[in-house]
Amino acid sequence: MAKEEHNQCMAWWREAKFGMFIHWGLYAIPAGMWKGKRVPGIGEWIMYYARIPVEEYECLAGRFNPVRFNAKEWVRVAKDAGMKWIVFTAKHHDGFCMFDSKLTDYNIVKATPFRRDPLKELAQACKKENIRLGFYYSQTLDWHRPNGMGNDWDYDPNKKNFSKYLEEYVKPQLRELLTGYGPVAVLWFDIMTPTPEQAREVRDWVHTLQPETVVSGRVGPWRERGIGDYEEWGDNEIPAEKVEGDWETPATINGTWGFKSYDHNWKSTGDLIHKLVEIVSKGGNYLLNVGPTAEGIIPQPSVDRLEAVGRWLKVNGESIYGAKASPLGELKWGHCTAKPRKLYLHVLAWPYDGQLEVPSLKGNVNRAYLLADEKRMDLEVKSRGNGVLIKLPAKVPDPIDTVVVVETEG
Ligand code: FHN
Repeated sequence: MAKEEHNQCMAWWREAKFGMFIHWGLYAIPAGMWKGKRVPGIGEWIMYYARIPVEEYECLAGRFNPVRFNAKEWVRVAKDAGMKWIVFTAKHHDGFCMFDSKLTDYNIVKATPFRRDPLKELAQACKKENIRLGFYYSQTLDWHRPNGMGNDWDYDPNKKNFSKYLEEYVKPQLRELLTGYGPVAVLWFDIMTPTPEQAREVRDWVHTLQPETVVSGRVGPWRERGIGDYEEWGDNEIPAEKVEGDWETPATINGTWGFKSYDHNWKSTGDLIHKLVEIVSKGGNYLLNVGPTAEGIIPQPSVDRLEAVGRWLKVNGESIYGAKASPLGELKWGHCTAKPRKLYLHVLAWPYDGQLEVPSLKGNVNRAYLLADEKRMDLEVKSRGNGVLIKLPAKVPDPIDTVVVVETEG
């Protein structure tokens, strides 16, 4: 794709910064328990960790009836959290299709009592609320298909024909996803396609069907960068320093992606906001996951935290959406995000003497004020060495993150 075209397709993504990841599938039924025992590890990997035979795992489909699923409600939660797009697991490694596929009956419409297609419902709800919708698709691992990768307890790995699976299953299913649900914002491939040639083929296939769909970095083989439209950082991983180019951190709100009944390791609201700010200050996007239950409910602790993040973004969103990486070095009190002629200083640790020291800004500051201050009253700015000192109010306005706006010369 030509550079200009690529930039056009990436424009919304670069602006959006904060998205919702949803891992939802049959694994929400066992929710981390198999035959009365806890299975360690992330919930959506239960089939693999417990080496559950295909025949046994398949039976979960007959029990999947998430009657409380309400696409409008999920989209509302994402929107109120200030998230701009959703990535939903159309097919995870267990191979179960959460959409009505003609390629297999092992799908939510044909194999469950539920018989509804959540992708259709999400696509409608997202369209109405102006939230973009993308699909996660496990292109390499498929523990259900004999020729998909990863299942060596039911199938002999030496007899797998991956190219056949790619040609006769993955590509036709991608066609279904890219022709049946309206505009697809992102195709979120995961865990490397085996060869760079195959990865490029998959990427080009997507772009032929929907030229504007953004393809995730994990379409490429391990460490093979530049095949997807942006780089995918490791799970829950935030780089130590600013990173050039388009990149994203996919992350969990607790310790799992797919629902686990006993994972209560919820990150605090403050932690989530700090991670969002840190990622944006280093130039990335934050894709934050929720794992709905088998009934179709986003767990309340997730909703509570997302609502709180949304309240913070209502006040401070200007410092996040469309913001770029910090031009300043390390800041001992927090992070910085940037827009043309504006710096947003995210003060996470309020200075004990009320003096915020900002290095490398000497002679370059027009004014400073608190983003949350509707009157935008000037804060006193003095030079100090190479930088400036900004006088802050004695009382911390927002102990999680108070944003100071600095208007600069250039
Ligand atoms: O194996 C998956 C995992 O289940 C989950 O989907 C995450 C999300 O980034 N990706 C893989 C591991 O990197």
